[in-house]
Amino acid sequence: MSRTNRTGLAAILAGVVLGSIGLMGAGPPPTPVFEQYGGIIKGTTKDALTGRLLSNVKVGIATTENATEFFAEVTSDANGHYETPGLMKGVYYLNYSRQGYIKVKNVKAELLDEGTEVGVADVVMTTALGDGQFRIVVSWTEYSSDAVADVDSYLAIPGVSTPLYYGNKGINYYGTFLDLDDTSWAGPETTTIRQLYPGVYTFYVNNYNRRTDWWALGQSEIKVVVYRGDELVKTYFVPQGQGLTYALFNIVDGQVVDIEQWDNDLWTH
Ligand SMILES: [Ca+2]
Repeated sequence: MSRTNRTGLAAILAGVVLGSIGLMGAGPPPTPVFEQYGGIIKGTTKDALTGRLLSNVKVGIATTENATEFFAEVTSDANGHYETPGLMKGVYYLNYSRQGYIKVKNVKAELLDEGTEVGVADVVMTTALGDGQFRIVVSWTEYSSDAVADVDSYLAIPGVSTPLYYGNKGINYYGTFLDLDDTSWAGPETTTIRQLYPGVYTFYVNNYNRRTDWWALGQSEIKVVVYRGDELVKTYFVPQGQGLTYALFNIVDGQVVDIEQWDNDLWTH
């Protein structure tokens, strides 16, 4: 995830207000929090359904995956921003929670250099869904000269010739909704399946606005998170590669099945 390694974003994100910091556990290191270390991880938290910045998200920071205790915890402020205390270089796993929302665990962020490096970990969260309902959240890079500004989501529905896409957003389309269609960087772009029918659904993303550049989609740092009911089922990343359309997964009888292939034969508009 090169995004987390990007430096020089401090200016863009200036004005971040540090949330409450709780340092857990007394005694000497191994805590990697030291004021003299200038490295931090910061980011924004957003709501998948409204796209708005989300305050009061607790962000627990650990040095291992699946941690149940965190060496530090901060809270996103009224502008949805959070920022960790100073950290030594290393790999960190961030865990996001908020009342009524599905937990997002193990978001990896890496600080490669000791010093003033700023890692960025932006996260989109969703409220819990009903049993058997799905929500698919696409997010991607902020402005980048070699990436796609308008990534589009497509959901092929069993027995329906035209997929769910921006042309039928905001309506109940065979039990599915394109809740949010983002056209200018970052996302979120959000799809919800409220009524799941038998058969095979296919979810894919497309390069809408930069079609002459077949590498751009794979350079857009696209992340696709799948939620079912009250849990996060799977997180996908679109890899570097050549193509205008990338297929992520099928949903078959309520199960998410990986595809993860470039496929320019899928229907797009
Ligand atoms: Ca879009």
